[in-house]
Amino acid sequence: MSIAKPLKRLVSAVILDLDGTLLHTDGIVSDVLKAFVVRYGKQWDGRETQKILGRTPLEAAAAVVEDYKLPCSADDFLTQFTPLLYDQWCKIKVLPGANRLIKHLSGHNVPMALASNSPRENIESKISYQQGWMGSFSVIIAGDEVRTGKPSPEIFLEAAKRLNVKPSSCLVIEDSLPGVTAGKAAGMEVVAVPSIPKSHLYTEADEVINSLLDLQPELWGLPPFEDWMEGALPIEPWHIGGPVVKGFGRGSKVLGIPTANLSTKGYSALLSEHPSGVYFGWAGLSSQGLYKMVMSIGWNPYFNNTEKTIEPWLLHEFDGDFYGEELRLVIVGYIRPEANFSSLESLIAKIHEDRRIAERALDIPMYSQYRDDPYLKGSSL
Ligand code: ADP
Ligand code: RBF
Ligand code: MG
Repeated sequence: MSIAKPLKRLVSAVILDLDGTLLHTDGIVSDVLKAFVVRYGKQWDGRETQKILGRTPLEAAAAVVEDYKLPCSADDFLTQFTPLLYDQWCKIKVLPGANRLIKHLSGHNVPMALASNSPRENIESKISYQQGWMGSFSVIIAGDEVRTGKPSPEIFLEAAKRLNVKPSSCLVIEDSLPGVTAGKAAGMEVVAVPSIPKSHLYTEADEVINSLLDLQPELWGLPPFEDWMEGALPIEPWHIGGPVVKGFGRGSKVLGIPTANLSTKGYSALLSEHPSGVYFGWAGLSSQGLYKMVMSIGWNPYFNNTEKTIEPWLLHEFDGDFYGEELRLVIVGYIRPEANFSSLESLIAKIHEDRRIAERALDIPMYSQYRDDPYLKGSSL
């Protein structure tokens, strides 16, 4: 959760990292790596993700070659691997909140730079698929344009120089540990948006937030977002569905709040792309109808779960259970990050507050229009 420390240093420019901060690059890299190591009779298990986050391509290649004992050099690996990756860049998803942030800052004429360990050519290719991004950054600095990449501060210092602002007037937004280290070493303010649920490792950062949706620019003296309304934030709608499965059996028992869990199998890509948090939208339940819904996605910090779960509470009194029935969700708004609570009562009170926010919001046309989403009626509604 965002820990709002009231006193921040005021900034006048923002420097953004690209992969993992604005773009969900990991998803594509993992897909291509998975297919690649098979060529050498190996099986990709995702254990390198942590090591390659925020590294230069050569460092990342060396880590994979070493760990998988591939019979090639890191250079050979890159020569073979890079073209495969290039082909997939048009498919990289934009992380939730990235377009909103870029539009907001450029709309308010906040000077913006992009500073990435990726080579220039890769950066330009990746952002060419994103409308309006190229023109929003007055400065772009790539890993091959400095002597040493992050965690060295060089890339950020060069960005500040070209933006013509002091390093101390820059706010860096970063998902990776090397990026956070680089930003602090450059004497900048750093907001970390970890792409993995390991925020306790990000102690150097001035603030750790769960997703770009939680950024509060006004804490740094930048113009505030104006799209929050009565505790709800509109998001680009997305869908998820499947049969209702058994959860931990504590929703109704412990909290008095039943949640019709969906299986996370087959949804790992979709779930890794969407930050954990409390969301709302519409739910279509195959035989029964259409309902308002408020849900949490994540690790339920109060219960310290190890698995990311999908917990939708349908805002309706049902006569009984409906395990096994097809449940389809369209998720249209965001409320808050998942949090921990000092007591069960305070968790329950917060979830009831979430429900009130969702119920009210879903009556507004901006959100109510999605009750007609054909996906909800895909089953037998
Ligand atoms: P579990 O841990 O198995 O998900 P819960 O105690 O959370 O158990 O109860 C969820 C079940 O209760 C759902 O799978 C569904 O069959 C039923 N249920 C009844 N009313 C609701 C509701 N309003 N929203 C969600 N699920 C409900
Ligand atoms: N669990 C948490 O640990 N922290 C939360 O902030 C949290 N928010 C929730 C919000 C909503 C709208 C719902 C329906 C559930 C939330 N829960 C949260 C999840 C709750 O812990 C979970 O549904 C139960 O543990 C049942 O498995
Ligand atoms: Mg449940």
